[in-house]
Amino acid sequence: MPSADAIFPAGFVWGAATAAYQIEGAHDEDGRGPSIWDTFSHTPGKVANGDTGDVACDHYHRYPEDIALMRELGLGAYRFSIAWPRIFPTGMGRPNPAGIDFYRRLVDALRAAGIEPYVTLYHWDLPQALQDQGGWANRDTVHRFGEYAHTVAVALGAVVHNWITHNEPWVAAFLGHLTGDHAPGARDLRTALQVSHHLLLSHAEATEAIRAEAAVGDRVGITLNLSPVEPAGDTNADAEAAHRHDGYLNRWFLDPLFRGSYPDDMLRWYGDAAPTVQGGDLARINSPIDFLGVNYYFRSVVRHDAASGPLQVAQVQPAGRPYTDMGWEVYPGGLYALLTRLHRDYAPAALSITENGAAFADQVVDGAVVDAERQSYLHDHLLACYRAVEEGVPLQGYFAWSLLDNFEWAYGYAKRFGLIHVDYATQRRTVKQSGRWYAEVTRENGVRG
Ligand code: IFM
Repeated sequence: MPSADAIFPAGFVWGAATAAYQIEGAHDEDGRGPSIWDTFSHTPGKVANGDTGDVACDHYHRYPEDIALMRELGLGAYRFSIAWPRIFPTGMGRPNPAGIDFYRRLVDALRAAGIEPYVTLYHWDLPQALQDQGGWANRDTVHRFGEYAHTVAVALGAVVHNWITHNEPWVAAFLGHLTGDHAPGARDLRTALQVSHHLLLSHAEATEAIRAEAAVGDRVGITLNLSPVEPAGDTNADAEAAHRHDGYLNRWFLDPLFRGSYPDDMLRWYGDAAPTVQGGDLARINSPIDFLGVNYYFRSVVRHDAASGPLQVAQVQPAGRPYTDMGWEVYPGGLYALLTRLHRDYAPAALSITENGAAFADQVVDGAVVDAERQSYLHDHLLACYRAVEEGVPLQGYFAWSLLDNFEWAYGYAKRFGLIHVDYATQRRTVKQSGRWYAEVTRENGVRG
C-alpha cells in the first residue's frame, strides 16, 4: 500500500491489548484458583515445548514497569482481561478479595498514568471447577458468568467505563470444543455449537449485569475474531464453501447479536448438531451493545473439500503472498473489506479494532529489535482502517496485539506478537522498533508519510 498521511479523527483511541493468562503468571498466588488453561498447558503434548502460563511475563508483579512502558508508547488506552479464577477461584461462592485488589491496583495505576482501561471479562480462562461441572456446555455456567460480571462491575464500575464481555467466542467454542487445539480440548461439533450459544447467552447476561451497575456513558461490547472469506476457485462448490465458512466464522455470531437469529443456512447444515436454544435467549443476545470489538489478523481463502471436517471446507494459502510467523497471510485489504461489510450489513453503533498485529521471529541484537515487517504490517492495516473511517465507518479505536510478547496458547512462547520484546529468562523488556514507531502514531494521531 502506498504511504500517505492518514490522520485520524480527534478522540480516536490508541491502545494495545493483552490477556490475563498470556501475561500475568503468578498462577497460584493470592488465592487464584486453577483455570482450564492451567490444566491444559500442564497436560503433556498440548502446548509446544511444554510451555505454561505459570510465570509468563510476570506482569502480576511487574505491572508498574509495564505501565511505564505503555506511557513510553503514548497509549491512551490499555485492553486487558480479568482472570475469572482470581475473582472466583472455584467459579462460584464468595469472591476473593485479593484477586479484586490486584485489578483495582492495576486500574488505579493506569488511571494515574492517564491510560483508559478497557476490561475484557473472559479471555478463555474458565475456572477449572466449572469445567468439572460441564464448563460452557452446561447452561449453569452462563449464570456463574453473570454473577462474576456483576461482582466485577460492583468492584470496578466506578473506575472502568469500557467493558468487553467476551474475547473471540468462536475460538473458545470451536478451537476449545471442536478441534481440541485449545482448552478444554474437546472434539465434538454438537458440544462446540452448544458452547457457542451459551457464550453468546452469557454475553447477554453479563451485559445486563454491567448495565445494572453502570453510569451514564459507560460502554459494553463484545469482541469477535472476524475475517472476510473468499473462494479459492471459481466453481460453485468453492463459492458455497466460502459462504459456509463465512457462516461458521462470522455470521454465526454476528446474526444473533445484531439480528436476533442464527443463520438459516447454518442451522440446516448443522442439522441435529444445532444447539438447544430456549425461548427468549435470542432476544437477550440481540440487545443493543455500545460497540463491536473486531480482532482481525488475516483473510480466509477456502475451497470445498468433502473430506475436511464437518464444514467440508479446506483453507488455502495463496501462493506468492507474504505470511507471518503464524503462517497467516498479510492482507490489509481484508480489514477494509471487513469493516465496510460490518457497517453495511450489521451497522453496529460503533466499532473498535480490539486486536491486530503479527508474529515474527524477533531477535534482540545489540540491545535492539529491528522488526521492520511488523511495523509495515501495522502501518498498512492502519491505512486500511483510515480508508474505512473516511468512508463513514464509525471506527473509534485501535488496539495493537500485543503490548508484550506473551504466551501464545498452543504455541507457547514460540510466537512473538509484542510491540515490546520479553526475554523470558530475565523478564527484561525491550521496546521494539515497531513499538517506537507506534509511539509516533499515538503522538501524531495517525500515520504520516
Ligand atoms: O494471542 C491471541 C489472542 O489471545 C486472541 N486473538 C489472537 C491472538 C493471536 O493469536
